[in-house]
Amino acid sequence: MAQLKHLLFRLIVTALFLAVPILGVWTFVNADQMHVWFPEAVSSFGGEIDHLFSLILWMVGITFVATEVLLVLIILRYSRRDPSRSHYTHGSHVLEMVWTAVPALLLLFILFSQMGVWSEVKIAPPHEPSDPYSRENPLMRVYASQFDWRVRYPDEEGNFEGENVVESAYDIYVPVDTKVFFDLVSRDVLHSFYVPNFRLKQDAIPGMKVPVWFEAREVGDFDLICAELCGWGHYKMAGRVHVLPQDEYTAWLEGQREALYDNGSED
Ligand SMILES: [Cu+2]
Repeated sequence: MAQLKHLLFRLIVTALFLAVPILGVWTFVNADQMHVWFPEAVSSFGGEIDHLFSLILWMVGITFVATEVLLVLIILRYSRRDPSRSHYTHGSHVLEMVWTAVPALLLLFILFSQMGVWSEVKIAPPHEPSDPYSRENPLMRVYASQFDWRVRYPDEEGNFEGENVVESAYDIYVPVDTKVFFDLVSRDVLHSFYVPNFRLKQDAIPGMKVPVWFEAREVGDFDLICAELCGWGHYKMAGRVHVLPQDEYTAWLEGQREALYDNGSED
């Protein structure tokens, strides 16, 4: 009777440990259907970021499942009643070298696989002479502050200060199929400009003007959120990026400028 109880206990404990990898894998397999996966990628580099993400996810996933299964087997095997004396070991140098070398090689593999995308997104964006905007001639400047997003579109001379500068709060308007360059500025503390659909996340750092770029390939309205806990009103930093067809964008900007010029005049 006592033996049966012990066996039952071993099986229950083993099953509980086995549930961890099964539920873990199940969550990832069904995440898309349960709408807890990434939203659709609509930026030019979104696909490459997703590719890196799934590469790392597979590496971590395989390691996770292998470790968990090993744990379950060891629990099952060594939880049985065994009257013999314990056997002590001082480890194995070969084993330690293997589990140091394998992760090191995997990390090197990740390092080299991500260099191209990192460079494209953060260091040297692709640029052609026909592109209307560049780092030197940005489309806009985004200001993060507790607790809002403000975006400035320069006047026709490219100035970001002065009375002909168009400013918008929370809502950012950009043209589709255009490399949108902008500077990201914080007016107080750390914030983070995050547009999940673009796979774009960049910290706004006090005292720095951080150059950022993206190219949206689809027209639509996309969530902009602050991804850095920046104070009590952090949750309020929810904006929208409106990606417009190019002519609609030009019309919108002109309309905003006209509204500025008309401001205060009665005729
Ligand atoms: Cu914030």
